[in-house]
Parts: sequence; C-alpha cells; structure tokens
Amino acid sequence: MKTIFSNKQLGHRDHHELYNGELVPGFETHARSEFILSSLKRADLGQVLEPETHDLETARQIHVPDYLEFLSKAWDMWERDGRSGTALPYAWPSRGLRGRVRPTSLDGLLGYYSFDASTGFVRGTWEAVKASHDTVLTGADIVSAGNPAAFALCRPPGHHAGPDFAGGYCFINNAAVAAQRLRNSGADRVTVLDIDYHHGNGTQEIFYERDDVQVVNLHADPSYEYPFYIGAAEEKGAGPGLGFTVNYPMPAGTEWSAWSQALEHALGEVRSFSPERLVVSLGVDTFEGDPISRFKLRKEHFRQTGALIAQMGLPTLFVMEGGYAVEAVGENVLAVLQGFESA
Ligand code: OKP
Ligand code: ZN
Repeated sequence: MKTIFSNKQLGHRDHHELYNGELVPGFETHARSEFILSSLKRADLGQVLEPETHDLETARQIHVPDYLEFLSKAWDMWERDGRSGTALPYAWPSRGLRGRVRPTSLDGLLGYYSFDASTGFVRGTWEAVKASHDTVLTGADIVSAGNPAAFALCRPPGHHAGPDFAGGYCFINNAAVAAQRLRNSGADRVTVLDIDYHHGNGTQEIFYERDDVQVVNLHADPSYEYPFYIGAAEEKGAGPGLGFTVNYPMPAGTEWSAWSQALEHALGEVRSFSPERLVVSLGVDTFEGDPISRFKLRKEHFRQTGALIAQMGLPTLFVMEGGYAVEAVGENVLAVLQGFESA
C-alpha cells in the first residue's frame, strides 16, 4: 500500500501543551511520524509519496472559512505581537458567556477558535497543518483512482478539529476532508471509522446532521476521558443525520476481548450502511504502553484489527491520528496496515 507524507509536516515542533499544571513538551511530536516512516520502510510496505499541493476548497466544505483563515495567520499575529514560546489560548467562551461574538484580539481569537490548551501554534505549524491536509487529499485521490487502500501519514492529526475549532493537537480535520473529497469524487456514501483511543468529536460534529457520511467511533468513555463532554452512546446524529452517528464508549482498562467485540459490532453497523468508501481514523493510542491512555491493546491486536477491517472489502483510506508511545507507534501502525494487506 502507498503511504503519503511530506517533511513539511515535521515543522510543527518544539511546541508545548498544558499538562498537570505545567507547560510540557507536546506529546504529539514530530518523532512520531519518523518512527512510523522507518517501520514502514523497514518492512517495505510500499512507496512513500510526496503529497500533491491542493487548495482549501474541500476543507472549506467542512470548516468555516474564517477559521481556516485564522489558522493560517495565528502564529504570524503572535510573532508580530513580540511573543515567543507556543501560541496558546487561556480563555474560552463557555456556558453563560455569549461565545457567538467574534473578538478582535489575538488572545480572544485563540480561545474563540479552540476548546483546549493542548493545541498550540509555533512557527512551522501552519505549513505542517496545510501539508497534512495535502497528504490526506492525495490519499483520498489515490483511493478514488481505484487503489484498494492508501495510508495518509497525517500529522498534525485531525479528528478533534470541528467546523470552527482546534483542539486535541488537531487543526484541520484530515479524515473529514478526505470523506468530503471522496463524496465529491462520486461516492454516494462514505464511512469514517474512528478507532483512536479518544472520541473523534470534531468528525462527529462536522457530519452530525448528514446522512451521506456515517461516523462510527470506538473510544474511551468521555465520562472519565478527554474530550470529556461528547461521545456518549446516546449521541446518534440529528435531523437527516439521525442514526448515522454511532458511538462505542468503553471503560478504562478495556482489553482486546471487549474492544474487538465493539469493533465487530461497529463493522456490522458499517455493513448495513453499505458505504462505497471507508476512511479509518487510525489512532494506536489504545496500546497498553501509551503514556496518556488507559486501554490494553498489544501489537498482535493491531494486526487483527487491520484484518477485520479488510474483511469489509471496501476501498479504504487510513488516516493517521494518535499514538504517543513514540518508540512503539511505528510497529503498531505497521501491524494494522500489514494485517489489512495480508487478509
Ligand atoms: C489527541 B488524539 C494532556 C492531556 C490530553 C489532549 C489529548 C489529545 C489526543 N494535555 N490532551 O485523539 O490522539
Ligand atoms: Zn487519541
């Protein structure tokens, strides 16, 4: 299977995030993609291609244009203001605040267009975000061209980014951009299957009222885990989208037996939707050694996951999301992709 990746995606680096009351080096490091690349190359999984350069037209179908505009300018505004470090917000429009009025100052805008303090900007952030977006679009086009599968090695990840907000290390929602692109290329129904440890709140929100993109999430129960306020089983979509969002929240300590049962059930839901294309939001932070997660999957389980997904027989685009056990992330991702290919 072909992998798409650009070195520009490494330029989002040396950023910090708020964690346990301190600013610490971001868990979402550029080293993650380097470990993944070296595992794929060592196993000779297939060619690694540079993405084509794309405009933001598809992204504008799922994100608010002024949000995209802000992403492209946030760091420049920060620097022009004489600031250094990581551009992070410290105030958000919450319950009781209007939140509908767009402020004019940089600090106001940083909070207006985000929901947490783990998603900061540094000098190379926008170039990396744009390249990650180009990577996923190139991957979607490879699948549309008739390839059975492709791997968009996205970084920064995307599934927490909503129509007009960043969060959870995510800026542009790569998987959602891909799903929209596949729709534009003629697929009537597309499924996004999100197997990252964290709920893909951004993807859910983007497609919540649509019946053409099914969104299926397997994740840590938000009643104890980030992103906390979304991802319950009762959330099933709204309006024409009712029934096209499916959530499988799971308790801390979940092991393969329970996780794989949820996956089999989820795949049944996908089958009854009968999509023409599948986008997999691939996080391997369900790994037992992940530093910020509490599930217990191991490498052999990632292999089986890939094989189960392959049984769907759908043209599939894998889109990289989370996974923070940096030295294991390459092998775990490789296991999913090899499991898919060998099935
Ligand atoms: C992104 B993805 C440390 C706590 C966790 C955000 C987690 C984002 C996960 N600040 N912060 O879904 O893997
Ligand atoms: Zn995650």
